[in-house]
Amino acid sequence: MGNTRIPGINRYDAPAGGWGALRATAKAVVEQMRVAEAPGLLLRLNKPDGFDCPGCAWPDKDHTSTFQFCENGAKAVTWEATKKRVTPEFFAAHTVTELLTQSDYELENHGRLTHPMAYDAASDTYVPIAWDDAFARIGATLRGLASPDMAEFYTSGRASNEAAFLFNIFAREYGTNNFPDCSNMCHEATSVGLPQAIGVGKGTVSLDDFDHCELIIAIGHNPGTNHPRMMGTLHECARRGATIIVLNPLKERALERFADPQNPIEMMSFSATPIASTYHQPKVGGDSAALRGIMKAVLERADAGEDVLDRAFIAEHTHRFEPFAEELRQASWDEIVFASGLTRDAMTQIADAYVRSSATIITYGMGLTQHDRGTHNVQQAAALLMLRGNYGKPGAGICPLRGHSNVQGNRTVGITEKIDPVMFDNVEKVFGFRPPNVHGHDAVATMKAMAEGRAKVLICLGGNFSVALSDSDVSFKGMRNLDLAVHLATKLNRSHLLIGKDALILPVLGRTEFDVQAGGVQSITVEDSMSMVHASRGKLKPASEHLRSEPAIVAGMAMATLPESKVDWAGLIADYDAIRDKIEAVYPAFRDYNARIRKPGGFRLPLGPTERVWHTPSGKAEFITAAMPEDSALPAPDALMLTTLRSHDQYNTTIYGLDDRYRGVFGRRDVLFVNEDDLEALGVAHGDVVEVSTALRGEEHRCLRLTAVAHDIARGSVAAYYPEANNLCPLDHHDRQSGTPSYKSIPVRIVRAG
Ligand SMILES: Nc1nc2c(c(=O)[nH]1)N[C@H]1C(S)=C(S)[C@@H](COP(=O)(O)OP(=O)(O)OC[C@H]3O[C@@H](n4cnc5c(=O)[nH]c(N)nc54)[C@H](O)[C@@H]3O)O[C@H]1N2
Ligand SMILES: Nc1nc2c(c(=O)[nH]1)N[C@H]1C(S)=C(S)[C@@H](COP(=O)(O)OP(=O)(O)OC[C@H]3O[C@@H](n4cnc5c(=O)[nH]c(N)nc54)[C@H](O)[C@@H]3O)O[C@H]1N2
Ligand SMILES: [Mo]
Repeated sequence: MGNTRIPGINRYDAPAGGWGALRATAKAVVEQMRVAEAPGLLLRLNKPDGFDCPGCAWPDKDHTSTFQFCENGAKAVTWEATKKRVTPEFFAAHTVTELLTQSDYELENHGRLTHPMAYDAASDTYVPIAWDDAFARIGATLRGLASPDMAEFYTSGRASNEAAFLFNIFAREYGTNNFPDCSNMCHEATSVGLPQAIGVGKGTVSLDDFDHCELIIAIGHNPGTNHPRMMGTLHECARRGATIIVLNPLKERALERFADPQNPIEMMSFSATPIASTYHQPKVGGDSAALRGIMKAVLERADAGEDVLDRAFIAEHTHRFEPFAEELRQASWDEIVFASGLTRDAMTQIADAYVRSSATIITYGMGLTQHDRGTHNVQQAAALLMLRGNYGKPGAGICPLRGHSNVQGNRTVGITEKIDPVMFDNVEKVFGFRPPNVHGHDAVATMKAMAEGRAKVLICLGGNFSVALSDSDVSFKGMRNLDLAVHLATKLNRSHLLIGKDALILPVLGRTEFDVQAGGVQSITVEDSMSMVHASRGKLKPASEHLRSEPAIVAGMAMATLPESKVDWAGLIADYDAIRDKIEAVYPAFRDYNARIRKPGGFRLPLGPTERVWHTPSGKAEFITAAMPEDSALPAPDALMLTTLRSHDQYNTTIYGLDDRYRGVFGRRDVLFVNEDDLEALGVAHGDVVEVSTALRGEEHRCLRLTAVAHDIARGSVAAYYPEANNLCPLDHHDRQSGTPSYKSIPVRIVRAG
């Protein structure tokens, strides 16, 4: 790969994990925390009496395991438990205009927010405000809107079940279903696609299934960075001989080989375990075609008389198999090969491995969902599993890797813009009011309403909405159209600084900190990727005595906004058991909620497919066809397909550092990963600065300058970091069915910068 020396670009040849991971953890601790506190704090991660790791949503064995080492979990914790502070003095010394010139990395690295702050236009600074004055200002503004639908209630997936549920009840009693959330940008294709296919919008496997599976097909996720605790599981699966097939346009080191920092032999001998048995590199956006190819190959063997389908499962538990199979029989291999970027041979080999396995799990992440056909992609993965009855038996099922540590729980307790008649009936019974019967705004619809001046208030329960969303030009302008933005946050970010008329920053307690209310010390609860609900209790002294918990702030806003509220807000926040009682009353699946979270490990929410029960209109699992896209949806022939990625030193819009160790990038983020042959075809050299522009109809102007770097990535595909590349993705470039922005299939043109 290119011999030219480029500053900050060095091939990384070691396995993922290992000593490098230990060194990186030590560095994070030294930079952010008091060294003496860190070991004790990290030991409290994911223990029955400790707090849930804010890093990812991968479950822990019964939450009783001994300390599971995880570099990026440690970064998430030390970033929150930092000793750095953003005080009123800090704000007095920096105007908002000045702060806007700083990078996302610098903004958050100033430390934890300590006081409620309000924007003061005269001085262009944030100044302190008393909590009650902040609530009164929010209440007055919300009550003054011509319609409740001019307010938007955004949730980022770190919020607890308790906070998210109160937020749900507050906004609905106020009178709107406008619930944009980070899930709209993440697994919405799962939330929309899986219920149509298998009757539930969640994964169906538990951690135990990984002990029994024979084959894992891992599609479009990068666990070495984003689900690091999953590496322990994959490492175990690989060592006991389970087959792991990876579909990913980029060669990701942790999926190739991994040295487990908990394994003394691997550490002492500098050895590692190969993870992927075979690694296939489809082109970006090629997964649906690849999955169709695999299914076509399975069907060809079945049609030749081989016993490769679970015909009993298909007959008893599925619907529309015949038309689905017929469509695949008719599909042309040439088209599938072209659209997937894989050879027919490769797809046939995967099919062969699939029919050999009697228990298969498909795991997937953003590489499958963030496409203009994300919902179809997810449904093809679901269908592949149906062919051999891979639901409701040990070692089998579908496993979407959720993002934020409680994003799945937020959905379960009602963060959705969709009308949910069952929930609305129960809310009416429990609280005595009925939510409005109009569909609310998701993330993209919210930003459109903001950009067009139809939305005037945005309340953010965490997150960095305008930076996370596509189309930064439009999104940043949208923020500036608001009458009031309210940010419940731990750290300062760019969304706080894009001010319209008025803005408030309300500093919250983090997961790691203890939360004391009138009724004593409180626990919150979260749901992981595998539907396990458990308690989490912080252990640290709060970063400032002025912080409030998220439930308490939501209640404060509600009381100031709804003087006639039917909800006993003060009673609910005095003791969070009272909130959980209400959650249970609205969502009966939480039966005995308070009793069951007091047991170590918590409890699992019911999932139909694990019992082979299908909550679809037909009462069966549905085969849903994803025919090839129409020609008009295809990018121009000379375009390349851009995908956007997380680096190893990043948590979404939070940038911990500027390295992406496993991809060989150090101290910078302004790179474009390109296949060597594509570089040559473009007449661009490794290290050249290029201009990347969007190649969608009428979208030629969104230019970004990056340094082209030769990388092991599928031909025709290029990759850059999120959020820097977000402006290249137009707001209406999203999955038609789920609204998920197509962050991972943006057609682009590339030219050498003159
Ligand atoms: N440390 C850390 N942990 C995190 C996060 C973080 O930012 N940092 N974010 C959290 C959140 S909210 C989420 S949603 C998850 C995200 O976790 P992932 O889903 O792993 O996230 P991404 O980095 O977006 O990249 C996904 C992978 O998809 C591949 N890919 C890109 N395009 C395609 C494609 O078209 N097809 C296929 N098959 N693969 C493709 C990329 O090469 C990459 O390996 O992680 C969560 N955990
Ligand atoms: N191009 C591109 N864009 C993407 C993606 C992509 O892959 N490519 N991924 C998308 C995905 S999967 C997601 S989930 C979204 C993420 O979108 P968001 O969830 O909105 O973004 P985050 O960066 O996770 O939010 C970071 C902020 O959350 C606040 N925060 C941290 N912890 C807490 C807490 O405990 N409480 C509160 N109240 N605040 C807290 C801090 O102030 C921090 O600045 O981005 C999406 N955007
Ligand atoms: Mo996410």
